[in-house]
Amino acid sequence: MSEFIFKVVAIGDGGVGKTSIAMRYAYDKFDPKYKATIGVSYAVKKLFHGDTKITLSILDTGGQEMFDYIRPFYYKGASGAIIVYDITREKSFKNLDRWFDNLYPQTGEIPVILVGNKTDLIDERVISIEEGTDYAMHKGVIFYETSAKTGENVVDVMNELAKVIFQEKEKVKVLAEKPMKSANKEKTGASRFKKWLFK
Ligand code: G3D
Ligand code: MG
Repeated sequence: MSEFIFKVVAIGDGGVGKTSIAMRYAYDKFDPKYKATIGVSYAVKKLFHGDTKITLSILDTGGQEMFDYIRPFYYKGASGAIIVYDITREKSFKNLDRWFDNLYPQTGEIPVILVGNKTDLIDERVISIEEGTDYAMHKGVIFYETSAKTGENVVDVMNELAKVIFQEKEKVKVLAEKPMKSANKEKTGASRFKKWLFK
């Protein structure tokens, strides 16, 4: 059985629910009294994709402006990301471009899922599903809406991210193995040729 550990970062404005999503996913609980994350917090979850064991290590970055200068260190080595906004707070949606612009220069084009959180606050919604979907399509990323409070879609989002990261890595592996395979073939061919020579 193969085993992978993927580092995943949760980014987006402060207060959108990054810590709550990570805690709901890893420990299936929602605590309304999380203190604003100072610096970084970790959540770890193990899952299976077929017979492959995947450990997701979720880094939940502070999100506060004052941490801009240390944020690049958190991004280093990230295999995937969720970029989260709050469907009840327009500013967190307007700031998404900034989060995308922050991420890619540090990580390259890693798999990203856009997450509109807090769907349980039905009456406070200001960003529609259509707006979220359009933005995600424009960025070429997958889109989900979640509620860390009720747990809606949280497991689905994170499992999907793990799956996409795994599939991307497999693609890279297949591409990397191809030249080796042809090199092996050549070698086999050469040794056959040698055998034939000394027969
Ligand atoms: P952050 O890590 O992105 O900064 P937090 O966000 O996870 O700390 O959440 C910020 C606030 O939003 C918290 O409330 C938290 O309880 C709340 N929250 C997070 N996710 C949801 C959700 O899905 N639904 C609702 N209704 N609230 C959510 P406080 O009161 O501590 O500010
Ligand atoms: Mg937090």
